Amino acid sequence: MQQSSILLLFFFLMGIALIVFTYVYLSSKKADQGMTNPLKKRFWFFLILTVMMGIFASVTIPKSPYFAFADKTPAKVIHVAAMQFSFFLSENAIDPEKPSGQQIELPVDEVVEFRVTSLDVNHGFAIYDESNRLITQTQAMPGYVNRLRYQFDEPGKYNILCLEYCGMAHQVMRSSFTVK
Ligand SMILES: [Cu+2]
Repeated sequence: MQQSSILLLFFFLMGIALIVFTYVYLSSKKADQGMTNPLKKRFWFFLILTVMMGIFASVTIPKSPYFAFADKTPAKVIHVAAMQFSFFLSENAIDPEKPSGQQIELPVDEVVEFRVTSLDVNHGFAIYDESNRLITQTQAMPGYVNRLRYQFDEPGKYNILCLEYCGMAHQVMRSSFTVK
């Protein structure tokens, strides 16, 4: 964001704050003469709030990643077990007693599914492209398997980083895979 637009935003927000303060000041003077119908005001406030939240939810919920590629069959399923402080990725189910992983290669332009869990505490499973842009992510939670579907359009090396602070060595918790 440019400096001038930040300044403009600041003045805009200041203007709103000024209007709110003026309104509160003026209505506090009016309160001496007795309030006029506060229940009616509350009714309209909650009605407008409900309508606004309804519009917001109906626009944003369909764009939620939970529905992404839901009608497709994944070309490959990758099992992921997160553990302080590494990720195990495998094409086969992972034994929680003796977790082990393998080098993963995924097909380009095909839907793949990650089945993500944790063997100890909560972790984040975040996939970054070669320019370190966050592409998609889910949580790795003990006792749960979170399914994350994605279609990689670009071949290359992708990095996995933990996106939830999970302990002293959280920052070294990373892995990678290739898309061909
Ligand atoms: Cu972690």
